[in-house]
Amino acid sequence: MSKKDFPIFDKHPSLVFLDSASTSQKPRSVIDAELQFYNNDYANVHRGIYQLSENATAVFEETRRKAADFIHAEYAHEIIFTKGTTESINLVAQCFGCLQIKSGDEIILSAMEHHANIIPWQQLCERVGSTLKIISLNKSGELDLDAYEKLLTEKTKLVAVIHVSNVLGTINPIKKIIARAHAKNIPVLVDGAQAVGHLAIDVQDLDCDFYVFSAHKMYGPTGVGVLYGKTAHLDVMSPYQTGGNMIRRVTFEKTEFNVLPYKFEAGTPNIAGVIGFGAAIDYINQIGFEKIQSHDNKLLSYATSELEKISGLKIFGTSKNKSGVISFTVDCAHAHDIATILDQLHIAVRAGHHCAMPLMDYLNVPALTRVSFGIYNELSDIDKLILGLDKVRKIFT
Ligand code: ALA
Repeated sequence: MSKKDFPIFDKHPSLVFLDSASTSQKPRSVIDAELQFYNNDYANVHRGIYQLSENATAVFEETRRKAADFIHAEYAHEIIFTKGTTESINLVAQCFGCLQIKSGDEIILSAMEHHANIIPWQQLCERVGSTLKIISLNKSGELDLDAYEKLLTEKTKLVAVIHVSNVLGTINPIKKIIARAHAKNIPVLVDGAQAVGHLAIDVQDLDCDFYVFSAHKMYGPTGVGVLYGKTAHLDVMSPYQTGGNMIRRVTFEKTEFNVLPYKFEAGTPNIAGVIGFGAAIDYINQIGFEKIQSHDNKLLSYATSELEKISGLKIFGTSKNKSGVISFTVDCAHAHDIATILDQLHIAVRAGHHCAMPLMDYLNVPALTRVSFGIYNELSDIDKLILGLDKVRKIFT
């Protein structure tokens, strides 16, 4: 677990990368796995009966098993490869939502959701005549579980909630949230985009109905993600897209769909991306979540205490149960100005609404500056950030 594993830092030795919540950098092993596949082993999957294609299919399906083990899914067929979290949620909204949610029904989201876990449900509501209900937050940026309990009624047909907030860093008590919904027979989708690279996930222990995430936030390639769904749900859902691979038999009169997981994987998939994703899982497994979490916590607590010393700086999201994400305002400067000055010092942070405009409204801020950590960050990165923020204050006061 070191910067040396990540070629980007050879090319940019002075880079202080504090934007891993947006997308993480890639270790050499992930880049090499994709390169190796294209250079030496490339062929399509599930189609050829020649050796190259059979080998590609074997590696592709091994990765599905690896992904299932990574989140402790019982069956590999419960892992659907998608383009990422956004597509996974759209798939559920379209194929499960349209089946289960009718006019007058309610879907519960939280005030801290990413746009990807708002708009698909909003669109569904517009189509079928259902309504969104929003769990409020307390002052620390945690979900108000009493308010949540009150929202759960006989009208509720789904709860869709983020595991770790990409803005506040809050790690939500997902297991409790799921148990309370299940007590009323309400299924739960968990947006795990910010969780998977930081926390060990066990979908069977959580008992979630759907768990969605992207490879690119856990040191894997862009364009690959996972929809985990319980077999009972996936079985009754209609296909998301239609075309090759998702069929068993086609005539001009009728099509018989393929079994899980292929029913949801129309067309040639992102084979190299999936193979890179497998290498990312191997990379994380080699390090282990104990080390990853202790590294996250060390960075989080050091950065929090150093940032709190800066006058005029306010942190949004102060839960005791937090992941490596810190969003803040500085009274003298707009978030975009802060990010621009930091960029001149080779410090990459994110500034803006963080794909969570309703949360910005809720917090009553136009924008936030956000720093977020990966396994390549060091305490010295925080020192550089603090020096950069000193410079911001000098320029704007
Ligand atoms: N959801 C990503 C972020 O928070 C893009 O930056």
